[in-house]
Amino acid sequence: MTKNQKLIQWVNEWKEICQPDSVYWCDGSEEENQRLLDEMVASGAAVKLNEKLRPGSYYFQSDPSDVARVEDRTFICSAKKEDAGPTNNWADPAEMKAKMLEMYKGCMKGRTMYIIPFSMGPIGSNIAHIGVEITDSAYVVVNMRIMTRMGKKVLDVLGEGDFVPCVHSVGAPLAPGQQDVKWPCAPIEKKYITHFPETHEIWSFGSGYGGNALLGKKCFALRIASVMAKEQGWLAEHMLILGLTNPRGEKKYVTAAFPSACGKTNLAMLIPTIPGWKVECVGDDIAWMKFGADGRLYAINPEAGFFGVAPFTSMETNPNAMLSCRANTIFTNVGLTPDGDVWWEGIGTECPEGTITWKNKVYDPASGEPVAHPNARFTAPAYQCPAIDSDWENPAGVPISAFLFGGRRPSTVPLIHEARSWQHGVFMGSIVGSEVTAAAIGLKAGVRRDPFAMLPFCGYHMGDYFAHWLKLGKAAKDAAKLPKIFYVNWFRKDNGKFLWPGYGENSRVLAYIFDRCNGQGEAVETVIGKVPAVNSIPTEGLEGMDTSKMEKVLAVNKEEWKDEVALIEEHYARFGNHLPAELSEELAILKKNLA
Ligand code: GTP
Ligand code: SPV
Ligand code: MN
Repeated sequence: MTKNQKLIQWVNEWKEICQPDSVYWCDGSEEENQRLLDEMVASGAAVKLNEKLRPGSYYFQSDPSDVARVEDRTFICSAKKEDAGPTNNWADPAEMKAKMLEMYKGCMKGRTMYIIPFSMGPIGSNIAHIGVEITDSAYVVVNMRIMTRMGKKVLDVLGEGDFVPCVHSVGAPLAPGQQDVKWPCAPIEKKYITHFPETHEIWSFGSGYGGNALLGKKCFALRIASVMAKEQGWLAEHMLILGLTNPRGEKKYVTAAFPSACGKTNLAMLIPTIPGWKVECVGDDIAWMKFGADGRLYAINPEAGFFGVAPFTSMETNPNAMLSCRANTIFTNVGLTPDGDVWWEGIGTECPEGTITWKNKVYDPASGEPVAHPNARFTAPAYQCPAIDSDWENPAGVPISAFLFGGRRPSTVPLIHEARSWQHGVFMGSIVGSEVTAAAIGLKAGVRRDPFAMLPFCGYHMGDYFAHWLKLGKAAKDAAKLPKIFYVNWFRKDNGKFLWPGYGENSRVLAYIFDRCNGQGEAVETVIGKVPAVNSIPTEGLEGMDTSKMEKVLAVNKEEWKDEVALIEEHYARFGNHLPAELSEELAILKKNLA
């Protein structure tokens, strides 16, 4: 399949270590995909869904110990501990490799070793990069086929070139004659998701779920890519990308960084409630960005599919996501209905009697246990999204006019505010915080700081990452062409209820952002930045929204922000002398404004 000596040698090395029964090079073909799916159905790992209701789609239940990313088992193994920074788990690369090699020894016995060549980004784009994942999970192969461009066509482009080597095993070898389980994985204390930033390598062991196992996603496209981006002067971000067209037919692209399970997929596929506006989706999770010859930042979506949160996705909240997963989709940890379709909380219909839960029990409403795991996901091809942007696979990327930051903040943070400058915008990104969600296991409830929504995904010292953002702004040929920066919060509450309706109604905020990028829209200076004048967010047709409620949504309360400053100081203290002086300066300005 390949003449790439580094690749051939690397595969041979890992074959020796893992001792699989056989090695299989994935070509990415339809036949190969169907064969793997059929094998998983035959073994009981998968259920084929009703061909009439959900064509070409399959259902999986994971092991209850393997349902989300495992942040406390995730490591950045830089040569120096300091380079991983205070927000990452660190381990010495040599020690980690020695320990993991022991675990990898014979770990694929009784299994097939699959070799998956994949491209993150349109094949051949100068923003794209190639990786190769070794895995002993057919589930990973069929997911990677949706999430990335995968197979022979990637090897052809790779030629003798370089790639990011990604090693994955579920860590569950089979003895001769041993019956396999439905979802093989290793116990939590044997799970390791490790990254070697200096050598751009990824080693993952013991988990088969999501970002732990589909190594192109968080491991490569964020943790390793953030390191490459710093080395090479570009950006690898946890951001959706959307195209926004106004009633006059003018189009702008914006990206938005929200922490996991805080609304990226929803915003990326939003259907505007305001007449004449259109939103089209380029990506829902990750953006890679480089400056173009014209001095603007261009973004590609390195992925080819959506690995979206299922619960509370409905024709009401996100019809484009529902239509994206109408066929050819892999569902993991949702409910299985008696007629062979899927169901989850918030799907918008009654749960059919006899539905099987993600724990493989008949649903019993009295049990208090949900049908779907809160981090249940669908894996769907991006091209199936009715709102996919015509330029989503443009190798040159799309030009970005605005960056949005946000998270779940029940108080303090207004619906939207705008940065006074790039430096102020970097400050905003650095202080992003959010209420904890179900996308990762074992986190304490409450608001956690998640700078740039990259806390679990930055492959190096977060303070140096802030410095990289500042440097990039200074390196811009024309500062006027840099994206404008905004901070949004759809989740502000009053008496326990969301003040803002969210979802499609967020188009009202996008319209305001569009106008601001055109030098229009009215903004008022406040202590934290520019906030819209109360009547500049259109509210016609918004039920229950009046001026006094809008004032609450947009309010900047000095006392709340004084409390926030104390929390920001605590947060900043973690970065020590890696905290850029520019950010201390911004914090000082905020404090002065509040005095
Ligand atoms: P990851 O895939 O984990 O990175 O998540 P994501 O950022 O793509 O989040 P997603 O769009 O899947 O949304 C997660 C949850 O937030 C879902 O339960 C949504 O229903 C909810 N949500 C999304 N947008 C809004 C909004 O505007 N308002 C409110 N109240 N909830 C929202
Ligand atoms: C996230 O947690 O931000 C996700 C899901 O997008 S996973 O791919 O599992 O990281
Ligand atoms: Mn994500």
